[in-house]
Amino acid sequence: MTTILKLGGSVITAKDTPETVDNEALAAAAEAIGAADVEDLVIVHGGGSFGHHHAEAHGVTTTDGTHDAVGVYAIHDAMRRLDDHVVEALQAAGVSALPVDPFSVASRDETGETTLPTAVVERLQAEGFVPVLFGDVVVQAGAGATILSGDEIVVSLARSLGADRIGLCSGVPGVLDSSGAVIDRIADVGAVGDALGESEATDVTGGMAGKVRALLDLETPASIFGPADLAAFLAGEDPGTLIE
Ligand code: IP8
Repeated sequence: MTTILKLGGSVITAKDTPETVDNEALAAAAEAIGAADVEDLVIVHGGGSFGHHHAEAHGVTTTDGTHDAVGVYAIHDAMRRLDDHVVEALQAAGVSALPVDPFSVASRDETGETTLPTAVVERLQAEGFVPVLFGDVVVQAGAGATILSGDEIVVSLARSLGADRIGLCSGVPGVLDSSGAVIDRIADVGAVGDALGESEATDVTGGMAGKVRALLDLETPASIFGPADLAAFLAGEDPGTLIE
């Protein structure tokens, strides 16, 4: 029973101040994860004010790459340093968390199709560890390196691990309709197209619409919820918006 949990960058960092961890929010999330003690958990986190800041500075997106090794390393190194904070906070809360660097294992072909081998993730799980992956740079044929978002990692892992549950802990309490209310359940992106369209502009690695579309394509149900509902999700509930 594999559960994939993504901690959004806007949850664990102060998104507008470069390289600033929201220590309080990170510790609270780590404690909720430690207390829930979920079996077969894989954690993915986003970039927040670490990755996105450096990606922007070097003009790198999910489709526009760079061959500048200094730039690629600046983005990767920032994400690795954020990951150090995440793994340390999780370990301090009693979670057997260990890092898996996507940059070192993933690759993309010229069409943008990503391959993320999971042998290390699966072996870590089998040994009782909690693998922690993160949005990162990825080497791409013909483009140098581009951005691999945490959301894409979640979708890829869900398929290759045959995940049973997905939780996206984000800065908002769920997918919001045009009046700002949380939509309980989405089974068809067409039904909520307008509301999703509006939120798309605010996120450079895909936005809510892209997230929902990718999750709808999966067999695994996914919940999008805010930090206040993390414990409920880990306890087996479906807080926020359920995408199935
Ligand atoms: O925050 C992006 O991951 P996301 C990571 O999940 C980088 O979109 C390196 C910008």
